[in-house]
Parts: sequence; structure tokens; C-alpha cells
Amino acid sequence: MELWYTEKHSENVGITLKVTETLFSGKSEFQQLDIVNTLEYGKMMLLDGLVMVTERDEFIYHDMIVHPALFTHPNPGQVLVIGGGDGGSVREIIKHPGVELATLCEIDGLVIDKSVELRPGMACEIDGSNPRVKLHVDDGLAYIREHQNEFDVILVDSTDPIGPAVGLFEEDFYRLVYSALKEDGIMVAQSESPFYHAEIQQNMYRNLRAVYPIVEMYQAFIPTYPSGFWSFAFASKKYHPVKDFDRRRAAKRGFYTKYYNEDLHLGAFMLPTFARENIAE
Ligand code: AG3
Repeated sequence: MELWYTEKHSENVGITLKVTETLFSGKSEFQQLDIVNTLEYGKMMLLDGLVMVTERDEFIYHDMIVHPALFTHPNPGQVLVIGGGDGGSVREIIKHPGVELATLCEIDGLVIDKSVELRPGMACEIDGSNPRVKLHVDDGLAYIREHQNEFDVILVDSTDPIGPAVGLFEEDFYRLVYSALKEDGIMVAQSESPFYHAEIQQNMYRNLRAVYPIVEMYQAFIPTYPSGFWSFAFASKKYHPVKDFDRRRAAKRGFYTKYYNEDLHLGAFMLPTFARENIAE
């Protein structure tokens, strides 16, 4: 018997992967969590049926949600991740020797527990053994409401704007993030596919521009996400991701990044016309 999983990317298109075994399937208080093994992409985690990460291509997403902001900010010491319970973002943050503390605030404890149990490659820094990492199982909105002027960088490592993540795409949330950042802080959020999600992007970037003086979109190629063409929003109080980027510091980073590099940092902010149009003011 052959087992295949399909995530529908639109009414009529989807991605299908051959599954070899189910490692976990269960429902938390917030969502359905499934972890399966696939032939081509290794272990794959799904939330409410949507592909969150696969072993084979997670390096692209996690390099790109973390390194552009951490190499734009001149000295990021305090970094917060909202969501990201699989641990991939924290793993990349911890590679930066200047980071004193990486805080993870994930609403769903089951995602963290199962990630640690089944996916040590990604979750290596969220198993409680690294004193530079602090874990909170809490609603991101509730958490940042209690924190003012505390973080250099805040990363919103969320799922699509459905279910528990809806609030993470709204203006009120971006204002709370703004207050939780220091005066030269940077926020980065995953911002969906320019190819399929024009309307979500339009709203999201409008909401961001209502709050931050600098808002830019950048892109990455992620094969298992809808259309493979994915994006991130860079919202900043002071530093511009291209004009203030110190190419030499990024080039001398001293750790391996399989996707990110100092040339790609600049190239990622160059957008095709249709993607620019999605977020035009
Ligand atoms: N964040 C998931 C991005 C959304 C994917 N959407 C989809 N498959 N429809 C991933 C979290 C990784 N730390």
C-alpha cells in the first residue's frame, strides 16, 4: 500500500509527498498536530494539515527568518521568537555569539514536546539544556503585553493567518511588538506566498506600515510551501535591511549557513513586479 499526503495550496492545486510512517498524530487544545516521515523530505510536521517544516528544506526558512535581521542589527543581544515551537529559529539565533538570550514564546506546549521528542536536529536548543535559551508556553499577545522596551529583535514564526495565528497578522499585535522592542529594534514575520496570498499580504503590510517607519518584504525559495515562493516582512524602527547592512560583518560570520550569505541578503530584498504590487502603498 502507498500512502501520500496532500496539502491543498488552492482549490485546485496541492503538494503531495509519499509518507512512510506516522510518528505522531494528536490534537492539542489549539490545533491538530501530525508528524510523519516522508521519502523525499524526511520528517515533516503539520499543523491543522498545513506543512510547517520538513527536515530537508527547513534550513531555508530558518536561515531566512533569522539571519537578515540579526546581521542588520549591529548588536542583537535579546531576541524573542513568537511561535516557532519546532526550535529551528532558536537553533539559528544561538549561532550568533553576541546573543545573550533567545526567548521562545510558543502557545502550544505539545509542539515543543513532540519536537524535542521526535526532531532533535531542529529542536537541539529547546530541550532545556542551554542557559542562553528561555522557553515560555504562552499566547504571544499576552506575553508581549507584559514586556516593554526589552528586545533587539522579535521574530514572528507563525503559521498561516488561520486558527491560533490570526491575531499575529493584525495592527494591534504589531503595536505590541513595537513596544516590546527597544528603540532601534527590528521585527521579522513570515509573510506568506506572494504568488497565492496577495490579499493577505496587502492587509499585513498595510498594518505594518501603520506602525513601523521601515517596512520591506524579502523572499526565499521554500519548496514545500505554497508555490515555493515565500516571503518575510522586515519591519524596523531605525535600521534599513539594505542601506544599513554591514556586508563585511555578515561575510565574516564564522558559522555555516546553508542558504543565507552576504550576497543573498541583498538579493532577497529585490522583488519581482507582481510581488511589489501586492504590497504597494
Ligand atoms: N511556519 C509556517 C509557514 C506557513 C506554511 N504554510 C503552509 N504550509 N500553508 C513554519 C514554522 C517553522 N518554524
